[in-house]
Amino acid sequence: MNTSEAMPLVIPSRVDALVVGAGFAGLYMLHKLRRSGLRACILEAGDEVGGTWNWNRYPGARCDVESLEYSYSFDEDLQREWHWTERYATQPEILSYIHHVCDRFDLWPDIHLNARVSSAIYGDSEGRWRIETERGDIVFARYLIMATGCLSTPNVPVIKGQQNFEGDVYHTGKWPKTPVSFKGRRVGFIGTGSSGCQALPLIAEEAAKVFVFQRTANHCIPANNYPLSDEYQRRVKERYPELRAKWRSTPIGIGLPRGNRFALCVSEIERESLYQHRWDVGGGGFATTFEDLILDREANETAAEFIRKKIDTIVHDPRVAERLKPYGHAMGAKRLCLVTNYYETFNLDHVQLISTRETPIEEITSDAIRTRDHEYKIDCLVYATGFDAMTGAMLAINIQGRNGRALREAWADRPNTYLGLMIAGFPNLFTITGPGSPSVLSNVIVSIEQHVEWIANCISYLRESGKDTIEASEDEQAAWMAHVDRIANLTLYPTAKSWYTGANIDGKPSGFSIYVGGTSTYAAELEQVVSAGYKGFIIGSHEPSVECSVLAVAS
Ligand code: NA7
Repeated sequence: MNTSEAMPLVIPSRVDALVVGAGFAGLYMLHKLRRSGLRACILEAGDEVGGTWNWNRYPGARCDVESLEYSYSFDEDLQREWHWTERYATQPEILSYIHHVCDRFDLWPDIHLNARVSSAIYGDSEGRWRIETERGDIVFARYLIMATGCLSTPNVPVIKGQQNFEGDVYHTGKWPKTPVSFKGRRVGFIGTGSSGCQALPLIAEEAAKVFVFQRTANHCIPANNYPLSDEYQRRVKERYPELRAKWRSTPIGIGLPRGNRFALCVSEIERESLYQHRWDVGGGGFATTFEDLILDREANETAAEFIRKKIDTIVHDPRVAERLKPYGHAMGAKRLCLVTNYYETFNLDHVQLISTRETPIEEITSDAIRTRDHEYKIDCLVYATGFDAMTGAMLAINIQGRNGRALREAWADRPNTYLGLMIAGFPNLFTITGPGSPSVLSNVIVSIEQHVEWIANCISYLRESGKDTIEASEDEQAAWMAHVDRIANLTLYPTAKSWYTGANIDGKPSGFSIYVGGTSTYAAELEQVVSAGYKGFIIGSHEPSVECSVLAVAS
């Protein structure tokens, strides 16, 4: 189907539920809400569905979770009929899958593109959200569901003179739809996180010269991507329900091979051989070779050292190899990069690595990047500098809850939520994979499905009980965030400066707000809350509101 044929022309002025964002989360949410009999629609800022998979069209963009897992599980026919071609799906393939989902469930009529939400204000008297877009559409909705994604606000660092640069400028997180050719061009390339490590080898294949500006060397593991055979897919699909359940029960909702021993409790020979095996297999399983790698610094160091030695064997110039070696943060505390030919790219004569820690960028001029000791002449500039993650998209919208309280104020110190699903003082506002939930430290599709189903069930529960308002209690929210912190502090995650902690953005309050207690433990928490009559939520029928626990006891 051609999307434009089925797209609606006019945004309804009143709906039961409004979803912001047409990525994996928003699309499934829309489907569930419609199935529950609600009038619902999506407002999407982009001119295309797909969220992250629409914006990140840079060369080499792929998912770092295997395709047979990084896909919806809610519909048996859907998961059987779709054919994935590679172990790690490319951006175009994932976008085709998303289109297929929109066709299959006839979602197009309720998706409004080019409709960036600028404000969402809760009306205390009428108990509805008034949502406004940048172009002036206004929608009133009882329920507002933010499916705005954890990595959707690109981060462009402020660098002196950057506005004077006269060549083309690209950001990996907002890549043009039309193909970009780097043939014969001199490229300035800033950033070596997951996106940078995926894009660089392909850009370097074409370009005449690439200057790579690295601030922090990362831990990179071979993806070992390969085509998926029909036979393998058939076997997985035959057992899909059982496998999905098994994957969901793992700590991060992904069926990675998991070692059940501690790194320092095996001999060095055995340890190296296990790391070598995981390195050869490729993928995120390297980080789970031993049970304690993300818990114990000394254990973690054995894996980091293995990677550093690998860099020595791949990169010919020892000075370049040394610069590429990650020191100072634990392996996995910043997201592991799954790569193809990344380290090998630095053996090419026309690729030069510059450490911005040794020689910081001082200025961008009309045709160059200037550091303290050199001017690098370039024709175009690629920022692979990541995102204002976790909170950027929500805080870009003027959200005001009860009594006009701004979300920016409520989250001034940190993004407080109850269960990553709701925010005290913001009635009927739900967040899908919000801070305080497993979100980006899980198979995010598993986490999306958990949240979408929980929210849809919650709204149905309200309607069946003759209620129409739900809100997190301040106390339960504070207790939940303390719980999130307690678990996080048992791990090495909070010890790194990363987008997980917000430390990648100047001036952003830094703190780790991801629930790392495991996706199945988290699912159990959600179920318990429901069984206890939505414990920790305040449920009401507009006014007056009644403590849910009181309701539960009374009934
Ligand atoms: P990341 O992982 O945040 O990587 C951004 C990179 O850009 C990282 O190497 C940063 O260095 C670097 N950066 C940021 N600002 C600067 C400045 N001012 N100067 C030099 N270098 C800078 O974003 P990605 O897009 O790669 O990946 C995000 C996630 O998307 C990824 O994990 C997948 O889940 C999908 P730093 O490490 O902060 O020192």
